[in-house]
Amino acid sequence: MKALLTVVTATLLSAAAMAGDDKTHAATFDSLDKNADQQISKTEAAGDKHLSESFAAMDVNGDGYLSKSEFAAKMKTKS
Ligand SMILES: [Ca+2]
Ligand SMILES: [Ca+2]
Repeated sequence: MKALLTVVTATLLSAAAMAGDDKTHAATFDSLDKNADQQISKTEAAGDKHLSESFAAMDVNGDGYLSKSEFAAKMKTKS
């Protein structure tokens, strides 16, 4: 009986750990850069609602693409 309780407790704990991990949905640069040209276009950004909303603010040099450093700068300020 004690063994069963241990299994149930472990299952509940791991389920809680997964539910608390809300950072995994954040897309990475490489996953967004579908054509691998090292830039995220507006079309590619459209796949991520949050990114598409902040695209203009993130595109520091205004060329219509997010470079890896522009993307990284945003990720750094996000606490
Ligand atoms: Ca691209
Ligand atoms: Ca840019």
